[in-house]
Amino acid sequence: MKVRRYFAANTRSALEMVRHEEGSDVLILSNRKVDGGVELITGSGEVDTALVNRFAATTKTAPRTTEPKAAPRVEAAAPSALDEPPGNPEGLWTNPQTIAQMQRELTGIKDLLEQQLSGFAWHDFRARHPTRSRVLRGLTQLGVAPQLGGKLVAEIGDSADYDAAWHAVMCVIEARLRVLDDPILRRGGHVALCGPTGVGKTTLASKFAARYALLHGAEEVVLISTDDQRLGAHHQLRTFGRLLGIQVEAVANFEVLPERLAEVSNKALVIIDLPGFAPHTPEFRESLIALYGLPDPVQCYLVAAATTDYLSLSRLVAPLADLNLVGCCLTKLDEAAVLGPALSLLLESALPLAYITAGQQVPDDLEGVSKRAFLQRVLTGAERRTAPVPSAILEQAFAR
Ligand SMILES: Nc1nc2c(ncn2[C@@H]2O[C@H](COP(=O)(O)OP(=O)(O)OP(=O)(O)O)[C@@H](O)[C@H]2O)c(=O)[nH]1
Ligand SMILES: [Mg+2]
Repeated sequence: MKVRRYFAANTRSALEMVRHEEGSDVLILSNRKVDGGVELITGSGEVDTALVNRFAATTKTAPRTTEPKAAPRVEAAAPSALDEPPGNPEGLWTNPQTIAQMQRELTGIKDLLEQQLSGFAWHDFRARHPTRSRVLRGLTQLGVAPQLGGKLVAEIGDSADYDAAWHAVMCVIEARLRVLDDPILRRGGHVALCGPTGVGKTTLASKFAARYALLHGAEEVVLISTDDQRLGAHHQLRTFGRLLGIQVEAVANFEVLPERLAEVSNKALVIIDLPGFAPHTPEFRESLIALYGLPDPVQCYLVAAATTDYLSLSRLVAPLADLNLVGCCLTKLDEAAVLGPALSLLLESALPLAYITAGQQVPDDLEGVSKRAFLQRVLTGAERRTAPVPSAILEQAFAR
């Protein structure tokens, strides 16, 4: 639709001008008194119903100063009060709803473009580096995050030999992976276990306590339960302590913790079992900050379940990045189909892996880690997972 503006001393003259210029096949979109006369906005040509409706919606509230007068065979005016300069009908786009709609559409177009670009990049990469793209596919099959996989294969050279390329990428992973050599059972100290709910913190604390008691004597160990969130949490540890002759203390809040720690300062290993909190909640962070404020240094370990998906794992470490966690203990390896998500967490966060558990039995199911043994476990996932990885996942390796 072509939109034009007419100005005349009065409505009659303005309508005469319209008829003279555009004939009778024209729509009067608005008329209003302006300084020195009357202004008419007309539309001719194909009617854009959406545009006219939007005029109507945006202008309903503004009162008209002059009623439209129909010239012979000039069609009745649509509701109107377009206050934008008529030379700029696009002034419609200053409407907040229109802007929001445009933003949504632009974001959609941007997403689509990015998706297409990463698709092109993946297909180009596959054509130019067939072996490396196979390695990337293999890593993704293990559950390694595609973007991390892309970075890892970028570090290996081109080779026609798939086995050599796979070996090369494993060397890159091995060099990046950090592990700790049995720090808690060998050195003791004040240790706190933090992590989301249900990952196995209390079970792990019991395993450490029982193992340490077996190695160095039950009188050398104290378990402190700070979990007042869950009904019976203290009771669970007390029963366990009674069975093994290990001292168990329960504290209702973090304020009394320094006092309790001072009382047990002669013990070789003090394990603080923290309540489970969702990692993005302030409680999670505050509980750790409270520990860092203690007079005796506490070594905090993140406990994460290997069954957790990659996105949830990465959400775990982000809020803790500045809190100097000593390392990570991975639980539930026995239940995880693939270990790639946990491996991705370790490589991306640079948190050293300290212990793994693959079962519920106290104290048996607890292992120290060596890089080789852990990577071997990661690789056994490849045998379990046979379904091909869809291209859409591999394309994520090239997303910006
Ligand atoms: N399969 C398997 N189960 C485990 C492992 N470690 C812990 N569990 C089980 O996971 C469940 C939760 O363990 P808890 O130790 O209570 O977990 P938590 O992190 O203390 O839980 P909250 O205190 O509620 O946050 C229990 O049934 C444990 O037996 C493991 O390595 N493998
Ligand atoms: Mg617990």
